[in-house]
Formats: sequence, C-alpha cells, structure tokens
Amino acid sequence: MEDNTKKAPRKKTIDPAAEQLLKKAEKDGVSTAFSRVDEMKACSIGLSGICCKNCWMGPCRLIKEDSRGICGATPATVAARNMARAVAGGSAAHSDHGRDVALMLRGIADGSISGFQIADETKLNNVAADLGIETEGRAINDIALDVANEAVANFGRQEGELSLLNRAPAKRQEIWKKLDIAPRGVDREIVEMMHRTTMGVDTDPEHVLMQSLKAALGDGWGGSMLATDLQDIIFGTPWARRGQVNLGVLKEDEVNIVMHGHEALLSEMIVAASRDPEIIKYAESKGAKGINLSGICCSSNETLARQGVPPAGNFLHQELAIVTGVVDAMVVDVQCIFQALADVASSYHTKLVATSHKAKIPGAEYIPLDEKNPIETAKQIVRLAIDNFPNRKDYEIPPHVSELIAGFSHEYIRYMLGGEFRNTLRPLNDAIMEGRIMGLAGVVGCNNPRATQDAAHTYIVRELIKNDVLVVQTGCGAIASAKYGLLLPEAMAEAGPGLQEIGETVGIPPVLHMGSCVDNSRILTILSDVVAEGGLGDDISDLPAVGIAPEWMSEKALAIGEYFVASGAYVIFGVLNPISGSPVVEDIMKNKWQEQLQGRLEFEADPAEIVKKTLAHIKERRAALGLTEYKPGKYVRIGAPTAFDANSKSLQTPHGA
Ligand code: NFS
Repeated sequence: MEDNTKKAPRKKTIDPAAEQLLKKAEKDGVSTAFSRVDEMKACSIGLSGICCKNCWMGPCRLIKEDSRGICGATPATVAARNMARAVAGGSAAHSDHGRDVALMLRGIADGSISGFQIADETKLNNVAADLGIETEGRAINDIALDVANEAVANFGRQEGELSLLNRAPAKRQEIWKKLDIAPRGVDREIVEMMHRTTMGVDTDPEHVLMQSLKAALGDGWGGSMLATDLQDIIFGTPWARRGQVNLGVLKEDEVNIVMHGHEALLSEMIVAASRDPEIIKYAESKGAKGINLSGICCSSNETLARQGVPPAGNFLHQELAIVTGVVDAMVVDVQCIFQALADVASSYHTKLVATSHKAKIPGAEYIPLDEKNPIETAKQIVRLAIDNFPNRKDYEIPPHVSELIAGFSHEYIRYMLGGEFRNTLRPLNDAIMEGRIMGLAGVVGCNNPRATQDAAHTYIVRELIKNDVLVVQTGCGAIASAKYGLLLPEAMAEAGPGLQEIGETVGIPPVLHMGSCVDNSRILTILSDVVAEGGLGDDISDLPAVGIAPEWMSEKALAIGEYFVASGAYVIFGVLNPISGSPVVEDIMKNKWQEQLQGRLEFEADPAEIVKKTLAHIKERRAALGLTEYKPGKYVRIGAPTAFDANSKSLQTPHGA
C-alpha cells in the first residue's frame, strides 16, 4: 500500500466527516494522528522486525541476512522474537479484560458487587454446560459462581488445558495436542512467551513462534472467549438491532458523552447513569435537552450491539470527535486510547476522564471506577459532563450519519436461520454447499494512519460481497463498513446474485456486525458450529473461509491473526509487513504453518492482491470439498428481469424490475 506520508488531508481518509474535521483541526492548530504521521517516518529496520531491543548490549540492527547481534542473534531469531512478544502483548490485553469480567461475575454471584442481575440465564446455562458445571435444579447465582470460579481458574491454570478448547472440532484439538500448543492457562502461556524471548533463552525461530501460537490460542479460546461469553451473561447477548454511526450522531443541544476503550462494564454503567431520571433533570437544569451517548472503538461496539448506542467512529475518529467542540466528556478505560487525547481536549472544552486503575493519562481527570459500586462512579462522571455543557464555545458537527444493523451474535445467527425452536446453521451450510454463498470472510481490525482511513476495509468488503462471499466483521473494521452503509440489508444491491438470494430469504445484510475485537471469539464459535453442522469437512481448515485485517496497527490484531491461523484459517494482514526483514520467518508463517496447522499468516499491502488471494483460497477449498463450482450469474440478481416478467407484470422480482 502507498505510504500515506505527506498527503493532503483529503487523501488521508475516505470519510467525509473525518475530512471536514481534519480541516477544522488544521485551522485550530491541533495536531492529530493524521498529521503526526507526516512527521514520523517509520524506521525501516524496526518496521521490518529486525531491530533487537531485548537487552542493553544493543539495540542491535540486523540489516543484512548475515548480520548478527552482539549475542549472535540472527535476523530470523530477532524477527520471530519481536513478533512473539507482540502476540504476547495483544493476548495479555484481551485476556486481562476477560479476567476482569470473570472477577466481576464472581462478585455479582457472591453479592459483593451491588446493582447487577444476570441478564442472560440461557447463556449462563449454555456456558456452564461447556465448562462441565451442573445446572439442573440449581439457583442462578450458584451456577454463576461456579462459572466465574472456573473462568478465573482458566487464567491461572498451570497444567491441563483451557476449558473451552472443547468447542473446537475434534480434529483441530488433535492438531493442538500433537504440536503441544493446547494452552494450559491463559497467563502461563503469555509469561512463558515473555520468558522465552528474553535475552539468551529460546533462539530457534520456529520454536519461538510455536509458543506464540500457544499464547494466542490462550487469547482466542480463553481470555477473549471468556470475555465475550461472560459479558453476554452479565449484560445480555447481542440481538440484531438498528442503529446509527459517524460523527453526525453528536448533538448540539444535548450533553455529549463519548465512551472510548474496551471493557463493557464502564460503558454499560454510563448508559445506566445517563438514563437515571434525576440525572436527566440535572442535564435539563443546565440548559441541555438531554444526554447523548456515543462511542469510539470497541467500547462502542459493545454498547452498540447491546444497547443501540451509536458509534461516533472507529479508531482514527477518537481525536476528531473532540475537534468538533461538542464533546462535553470523553470517558476512557483501557486500550487503543491515544495519549494525545489530553492535548487535543486541552484545546477545546472537553473533559477527558480516565477511569481504569490500570491506565492513568497525564492531563486527564482521573475518576477510577469503584468496582464494588460502579453505577455511583458512572453518575459522578455523567454529572461532570453535564457541568461542562455550558462551557462550549465554537463547534462544528459534520452532517454525516449512516444507518446500520448490528448485533449478530452467533446465537442470533442461529435463531435468524432456524427460528426459536429449530435454531440451526443448516441453511448457511446448505447455501455454501450449493454455491449461493461462495465462502466466508472475517474482515476485522483497526485503522492505521499509514493507510487511507477505511479505504482498504471498504474496498475489500465490497469486492468480496460482489463475489458472493458473506462477510462478518468486528472491531473498527465493522464501524468502517457501517459508515458507508454496508451493514444494511440494502447493501445487498452491491452483492453477487447468490448472496442476494440469501439476503432476500433471510433479510440480512451482506456484512454482519459480530461485535468488538474480543468478539472475534464469536467467529471461532460459529466456524466450529459450521463444521459441526456437517457437509463442509471436519475441521475449520476445510472451510472456504479467510480472515483479513486490512488496516491493522495493534499487537492485539497480531494475536487475533495467530489464533485464527492456529485454528486452521488462512489469514492475510494489510498495510505493512512487520517480519519483512526475515525471509526465514515469512517462510515459517506461510509454509511451515500451512504444513503443520493447515493455516497460514501472510502480509500483503495491496488490497487488490488481498481480494485475489482470498477468492483463490475460497475456490481452492470449495474444490477440495468437492462442492458445486461457483458460477456467478447462476442465481437471479435482485431487480433483474426474470422468466416470469415477460408474461406477467405481477410476477416481477421482489424489488420490481
Ligand atoms: Ni481491536 Fe478494539 Fe480498533 Fe484495532 Fe483498537 S479498538 S480491540 S485493536 S483499533 S480494531
């Protein structure tokens, strides 16, 4: 992909709302990630993965294949260790989030946290069954306590295996056993990864990377999966719902609170506090017509999917939201939060509020969430935002808002396809087998200011749906598609004829919003369920499916990429290649992993190439399964004339020809 450095503002994004606010930021003399990227040229040695900073004899820059570090480390060892440490970092972030949710469930169940009830008892019983916990005739709180304790035990377990690995196809579990990468405990694999990559321990690149897969599996099938499942139990399992997106959701006559970060607890509490009649009255007493909540990043995906709170945007919108001048408070917890938010906020009236005991931000107000009584902290924060409402000065709200549908949990997808009593994935499997749906793609991950915001996301998604590939999305990728209307059933007009037929039958969009980044675990569950449903092989690696992170930037994205590979998926990352300095490591991740795991990880900067590789892989998987050859045009495109049209005007296709 083209380097984004030194481009005029309009080239930095395809989003007209972002474009408008970049001009305002420039006029206001405010720097953003979009402008700072111009000043910060990436170090080519660090970027290609061959700078070693693991001890202070260096840093050693291994610019040639025969370069050696002071300890003798090769470029392959260094690139493998850097990748592995990034995966450990990403896995730690998701998993520490999951641990806190498990501790919260325990607190709710034993009564030490007040003000909560279990929102989804069915999910509690289902998760309990997967964890081997008896449910028959037991009180809800007793089941919840056992579920929470078992979840907590998964983090610190020293021996054995994570509980939810049993959701994977049997063949996949065998592969993990054979390669000794079935994680024992979530924490243990991350700690071992950090130990093995410290100076003078594990220097065999293949061996180092194998442990990175084990740590990543602990994220996907452990930390993230528990975060998703337990958040569903506490706050409710997402169900499809309409919503809105983009900076135009901010309101000039209401108190605007933007929730940014990751953990559902904070955002759910702010939602609850903002609905309190006394708080609403307080807002009115300050001249506001109400309290308007919106979100950024994964906090936003969580509250969108469960409460319908609109996202103000994805990762690169965090500073731009403040630049509007109407955000009375931005409330943050952990992950993907720019330190620069405090600087940007100081140029406007916005109060930046840090709420996690794990994350203080210089320049931000610090109001740590009282974990035993979080609603009271949330009310304090909402009042602070209300008090700030009269301090607004000049402002500019871009007019851009798009409609969307979000909330496709795997439970909802099964319900949608089979109804209340026969919930099933059978119609999905049949559609793939018949070739109406050519295959599946998970298009996930971040924005990266080194690439044009949303350009690769939307290009890839559009090309895939055009080719009858059903797309599922999470994280900032899902918000990207939402901004351009791709999460609406109407977007089926851009889909291929086979996918359109499915849309007509089930009423779904061609792109399904499955939640936040920890909810990538929902994709693991659904892929396993598709395998279990039958007719598409006996492992995730048999499925005509690909994972793509077109605009990634985070260690968490690398962890997700690796756990999908370890689960048997072909995964492609866009923008840049963090291991390009070592052809040996590239070969391991592509070819060796293909041999061992029937999954591989590739870095490909060109979005057109990503589409090509995706479609080729899907076709190849279909052929291996002996499925009907994919023939575009075999099915009827919505609105196209049908055989009936020639004879009878009354039998036109549903939208009329
Ligand atoms: Ni995912 Fe969610 Fe967005 Fe990237 Fe950050 S918010 S956890 S890491 S930037 S998709």
